[in-house]
Amino acid sequence: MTQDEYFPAVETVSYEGPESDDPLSYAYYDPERRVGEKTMAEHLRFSVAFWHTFVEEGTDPFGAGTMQRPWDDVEDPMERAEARVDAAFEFIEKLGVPYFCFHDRDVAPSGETIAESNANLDRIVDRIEDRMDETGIELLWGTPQLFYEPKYAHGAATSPNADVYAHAAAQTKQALDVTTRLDGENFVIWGGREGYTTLLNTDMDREFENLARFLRMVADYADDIGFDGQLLIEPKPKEPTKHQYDFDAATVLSFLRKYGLEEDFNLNLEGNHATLAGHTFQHELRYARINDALGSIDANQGDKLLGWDTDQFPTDTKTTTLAMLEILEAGGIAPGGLNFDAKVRRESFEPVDLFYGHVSGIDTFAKGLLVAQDLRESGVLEEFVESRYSGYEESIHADVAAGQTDLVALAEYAENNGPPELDSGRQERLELILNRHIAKF
Ligand code: XLS
Ligand code: NI
Ligand code: NI
Repeated sequence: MTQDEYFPAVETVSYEGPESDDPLSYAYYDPERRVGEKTMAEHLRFSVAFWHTFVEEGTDPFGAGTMQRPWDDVEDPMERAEARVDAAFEFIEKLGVPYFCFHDRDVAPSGETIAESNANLDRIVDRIEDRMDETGIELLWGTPQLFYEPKYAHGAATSPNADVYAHAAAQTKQALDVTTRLDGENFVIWGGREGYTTLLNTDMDREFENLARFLRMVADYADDIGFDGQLLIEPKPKEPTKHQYDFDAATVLSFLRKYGLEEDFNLNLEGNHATLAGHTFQHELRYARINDALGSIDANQGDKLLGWDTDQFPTDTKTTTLAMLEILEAGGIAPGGLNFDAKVRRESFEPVDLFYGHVSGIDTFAKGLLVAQDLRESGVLEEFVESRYSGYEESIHADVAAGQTDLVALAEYAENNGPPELDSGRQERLELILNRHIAKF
């Protein structure tokens, strides 16, 4: 079933190869193509973000909305929500992507009371369920939107107001219920206002304790209702608060470990959030991978000249190659996926621009996958890194790795042997090799 209501000018986007000059085709993403052990579709598990793609109006602090969105030309908020669902499934089906992600409040408007909000969400989820059945498109993750409404001004699970905390719990419970109903493979918590603007009014210690208890309740409730997906925390260092508690991968992992939550939650890592934290995306993915916490990815990129979350579609092959190297090394991203938490610029206001953005991001990651697999098969990075540390395999140094030596023994060794002979780090050679591999495709 391909509907043709909202994007009549676009047919199904399909693979045509790098030689094609049709920008509404894939140059690299060929879902059934085998790359190593899996198909491209299995490696990449792409997802469309409901909020940016179907809800975003294109406002900024200086200007009104710019987006032309035919599905929004409906007065009644619930009918508009239904039209958005229809537009979403037409779009995702034409794009040929297997997954989508949503916040509770993007898909359905909030009501006057919790009961009304829940009823709105249930009604829209009925429609989503029908469309999922018709198209075979699946839910990568659902998430509660705990940052938009004024009641969350001071935070949700870190609010100083205990009633707000209860509202956040009610909303999260319902979001997890509908995610379970739709067979979501993951459930994400992004602490949109879990942080502070000034410590003068903030009991940081209590806010951490409350957040940890909240997450414990989420994990327990997930068990109670039989949600068998992955629970994820999405780090971000700042925006909207000055200092977000879930700063980066390392900060979140140390928090989870302090409160005994590390078995319950993994990480959903976003490209733009990494750069806001002063890291590369690869750094965040590596940190999560070596700590067995790599859960899923929000595939976007920032603008290094701007200090906020610009949520642009990924266009940088070097970054996606290095990201895919981490994913391949981790043995894959499933049950997570690559969710385009990305939006078109407000100057790109036509519906077709949504296709260009996604095709660009999809191809940039598909090419990154091909280059990363090729690099791994060449063994060039692996061999270099292995030999760089090979001194730890020999003589007393092997005892360091085995935890069987001490400062006295090492001091004696150092005194009895000549000065260390260093080898070149060869960064330039490795960068040159990386670029040559990128140029091959
Ligand atoms: C905002 C976050 C958000 C999460 C889901 O910066 O990226 O979109 O992914 O709440
Ligand atoms: Ni995100
Ligand atoms: Ni973001």
